[in-house]
Amino acid sequence: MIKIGIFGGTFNPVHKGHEKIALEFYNKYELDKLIIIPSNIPPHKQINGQVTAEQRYEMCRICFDKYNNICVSDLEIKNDNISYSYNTVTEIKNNNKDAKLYFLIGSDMFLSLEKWYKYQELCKLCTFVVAYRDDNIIIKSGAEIEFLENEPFEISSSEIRNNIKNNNYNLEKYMSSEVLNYIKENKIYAE
Ligand code: DND
Repeated sequence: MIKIGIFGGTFNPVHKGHEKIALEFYNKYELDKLIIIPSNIPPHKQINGQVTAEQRYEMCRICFDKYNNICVSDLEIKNDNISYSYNTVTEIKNNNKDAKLYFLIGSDMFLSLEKWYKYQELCKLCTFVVAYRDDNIIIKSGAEIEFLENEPFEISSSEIRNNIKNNNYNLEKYMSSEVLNYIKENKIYAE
């Protein structure tokens, strides 16, 4: 059975924490394909910073297009409705009826999983794979959950945005230099 990984996020901006877990996910689960899906309108938060959905999508492409079998999808970006994961996963399942679907989330997202739109139905469509962001792990029931058992890499998009706002672009440790250049050239987050 073909195995497809899904990794959704606002990716505002995409950073090495995202990149590392995406690659570990792809390798550990021996995925046939990994789909990175930037959201258009996230169900659970505001988009902070001067950035368009197309720019967040483009940054994901710059980060991930170099990897084989990892693609960035515009499924959510091209849809004007709220980007509910249930709708996205349903569409992927309909197009790949025989595939086993895995959905990668960070441990912070895992804590609010039960509040997601149509959570029960979503759990029937995919297995959640949880990546550690730090050491605080709570085990819950109701969904098929597996742990990536990755080494935590503590960085967040909001820290990156704050640094850029304060004119600190010395962030190569946290994000790819290509994405950083794109941010500089397009004056994203500078305000
Ligand atoms: P975020 O915008 O929080 O992700 O969204 C994550 C996904 O959850 C998206 O696909 C949303 O559509 C979906 N969601 C959330 C809430 C409700 C619903 C759906 C619903 O349908 O009702 P970020 O861009 O902030 O980060 C992307 C992912 O990477 C997240 O899962 C985050 O936890 C994880 N992450 C890290 N994991 C390990 N180490 C780090 C990380 N930084 C971010 N350093």
